[in-house]
Amino acid sequence: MKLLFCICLMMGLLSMDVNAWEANYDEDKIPAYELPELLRMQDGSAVSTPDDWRTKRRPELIRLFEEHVYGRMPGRPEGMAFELLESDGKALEGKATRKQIRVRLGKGVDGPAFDLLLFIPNHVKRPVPGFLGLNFFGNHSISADPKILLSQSWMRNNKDHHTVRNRATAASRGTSSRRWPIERIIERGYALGAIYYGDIDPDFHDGFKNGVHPLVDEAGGKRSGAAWGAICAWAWGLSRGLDYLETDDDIDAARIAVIGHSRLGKTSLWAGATDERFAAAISNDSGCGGAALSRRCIGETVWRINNSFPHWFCHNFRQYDNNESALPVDQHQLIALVAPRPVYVASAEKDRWADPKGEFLAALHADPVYRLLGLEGLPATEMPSVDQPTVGRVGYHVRTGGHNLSPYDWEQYLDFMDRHVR
Ligand code: GTR
Repeated sequence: MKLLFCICLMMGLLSMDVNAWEANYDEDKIPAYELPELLRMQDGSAVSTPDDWRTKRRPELIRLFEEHVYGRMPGRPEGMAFELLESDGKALEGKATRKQIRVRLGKGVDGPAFDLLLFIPNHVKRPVPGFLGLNFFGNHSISADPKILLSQSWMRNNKDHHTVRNRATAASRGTSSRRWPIERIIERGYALGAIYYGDIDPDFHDGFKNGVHPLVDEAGGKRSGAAWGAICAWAWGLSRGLDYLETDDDIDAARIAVIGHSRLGKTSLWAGATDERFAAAISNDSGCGGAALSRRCIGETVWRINNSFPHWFCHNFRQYDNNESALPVDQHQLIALVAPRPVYVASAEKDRWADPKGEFLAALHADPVYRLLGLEGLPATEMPSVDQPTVGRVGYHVRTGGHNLSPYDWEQYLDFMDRHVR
């Protein structure tokens, strides 16, 4: 009885009240930490050649992120099929070709599927390079174009987006268009592919039953500690989008950058790390579990994110709640997994929850891999001032303002693409 009481007391002390918790924003209160070494194997041996990186350390790091953070990434499903739902060569006042493709992921027409919306510039020679990204409110939210199919999937409700299942209404057409400057992207000669993340996996915790989970999860609802979470499922969906792009003659699938904002920025980094077909990866304000170093424990922490969003990461990640120093990886290594391909990390000055400095430091500490591979990494040693991008093969900026994907961010990404991908 006494033992039971002690255990209960300890559990009470160990668990923390989410509501009583306050984020730390004080640099002086960051615990002393040591980052896991990028260029050293788990067994202590050094990683000193490009070949060591490619054949030993890179696969080891992918495995560690799978086992401890995002969960295991399945392969391409059998029975995947693409159905062109509609296309129009004179979209956006004749400047673009619009296509909408249903990507069926298996198990026939009743199995999980998502819609890929594609805008392709008409004024440039095809095949064209482009961006592929997930959005939060349906493909119809990124442009007021009335021909975009209205999403029929679960829709996030901003007031209570963890549980409420909404349906999209026509009033939501174009409501996120400020985040997606399609005309500008087209004018600069790039295609844009968009997928609604809720088609792939609705963003609330239902015990991993809906979305694409039934396709690959073990029968009977049994999941291992390294079974994939929602971020991994969304990233997997991006790879399936790229599978389609590889079949489209208008698109240069070898020159597609994966892009995402916030939780979808975490997702674009994991997609860029795991799928080497992506020509570049762009992380916009991705924060904890994205570009920010977990060990800094500033703003959102591992414990906080696992409690707020129990479905995002694999179960094993919970071992690191308030225990970041035990993590065998940190997020600089995730950014490094994009090497030798270009990677861009962006922060916003007021987005302290996402820890702009931690995002910068992670980009900085990814640099040694680029140098090892004989490439320019991040041309900085100190965090740049606001609105002063520092851009090599690794790019970074912190922009004025708050958590958002803004036209300023897009201008930097378009320049980055011109420089490295076009
Ligand atoms: C916040 C979350 C962040 C970030 C953001 C978003 O609530 O704490 O990690 O991902 O949501 O995706 O908008």
